[in-house]
Amino acid sequence: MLAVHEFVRLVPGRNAVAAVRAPSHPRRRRRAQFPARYGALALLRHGLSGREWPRAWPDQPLRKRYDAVIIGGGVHGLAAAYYLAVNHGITDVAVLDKGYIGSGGSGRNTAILRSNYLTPEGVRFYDRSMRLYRTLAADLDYNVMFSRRGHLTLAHNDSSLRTMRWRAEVNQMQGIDSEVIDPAEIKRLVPYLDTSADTRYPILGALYHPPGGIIRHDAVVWGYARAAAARGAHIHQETEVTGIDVRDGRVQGIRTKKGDIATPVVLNATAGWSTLVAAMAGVRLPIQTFPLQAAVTEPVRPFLHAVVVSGTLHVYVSQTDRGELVFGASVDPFASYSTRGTLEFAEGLATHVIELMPGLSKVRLLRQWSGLCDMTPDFSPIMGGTPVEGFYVDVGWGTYGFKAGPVSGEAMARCIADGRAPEIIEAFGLGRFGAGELVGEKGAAAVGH
Ligand code: PYC
Repeated sequence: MLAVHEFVRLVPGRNAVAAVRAPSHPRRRRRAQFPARYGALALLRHGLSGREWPRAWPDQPLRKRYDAVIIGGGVHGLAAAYYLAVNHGITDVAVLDKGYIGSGGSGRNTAILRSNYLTPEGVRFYDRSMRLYRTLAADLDYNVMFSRRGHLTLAHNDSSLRTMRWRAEVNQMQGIDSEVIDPAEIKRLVPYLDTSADTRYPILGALYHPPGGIIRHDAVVWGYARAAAARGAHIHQETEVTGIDVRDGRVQGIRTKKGDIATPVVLNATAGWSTLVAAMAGVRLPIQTFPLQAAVTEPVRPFLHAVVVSGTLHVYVSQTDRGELVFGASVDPFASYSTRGTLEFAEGLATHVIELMPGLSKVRLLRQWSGLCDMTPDFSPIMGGTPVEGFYVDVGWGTYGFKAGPVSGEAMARCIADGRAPEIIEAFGLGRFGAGELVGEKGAAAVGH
């Protein structure tokens, strides 16, 4: 097994994809073949006729060979399949998921979008994702319910206020709308917040990021799946990968519970299981996996327009269009693959939420859940090639993977097509850990960890 320190920089071009250079099928941009469209007229026609909608994408037989196989049917894997087809004409692609699509991190996050990061590399990267998200409904011909809300990261002490100012400077240098605001302005934006001075952690200011917002996360997954499938990608659910065959330092194929597939290209786009999948190819990743819990309340009348985050209180909250309050916290304190909710989390969450917004004391929790977060040492992802030719990774997404889905899919598709990491993800290569060139984003993670 190759350890991270055994290589420092991938040689550009070494990971080029033979299959993509000499595809088994002619490379051409396929027109989208949607089984149905969901415009106003189609909705009306279907409503009146009472007919069944056709399935949004067909089940396909598992082929014995694909030009590329993507492991992980979440937003990252499906977006990669979509951009491979749309931007590079590579359509002989399978996306495999051991469960159903979106059943991992993509269906378990709190759907917050923002780009107010701390490093120039991070800000540029997440800003590209925000831009793609803004036009995604039109691009995919699917309503993903993007809702621009404004995003507030509260500072409860001098050191976090200093970090907010630092982030605001970096953000503005990159052209991102982001500034530090005072408690009076915070109160104007979120009247229900307790901004008084006599709380346990008084609010001293906030980083305000007007473009931030929320989106319907499962719609994003379905939209990418439908659009990728309409251009030829095969989506295989309940198809667990059990092995990756590597010979002479090159990927040869993969084994699944439903049969073997020959392929020269494998993209590991899993969250939670990324180290286990990478180990199948003999690649070690500097990642530890922790559960992250979240919860949703019963619906209440709309009162909270902005997304509010408090690192000190380990909590973030937004209100959906249906009126539910969606809450999250920091990751559980122990590495684990458990996806169970705990009473301890619900109690801690309630305490902190009521400190922030005392008026919520009577609102009832509806349900809670947990997802798996692959944490890297610097709180940035790991993207690009690996020491195994043809084996690519898009992993290490910690608590920030969903917002990066579109840009990651776009960048990984380019990486696979060109055989080298595009500029926008160069800083996130696996080799940075050996080279000591970390991209420290801990200060911009949503909540204290
Ligand atoms: O990074 O914005 C974020 C985030 C929100 C919830 C978890 N992470």
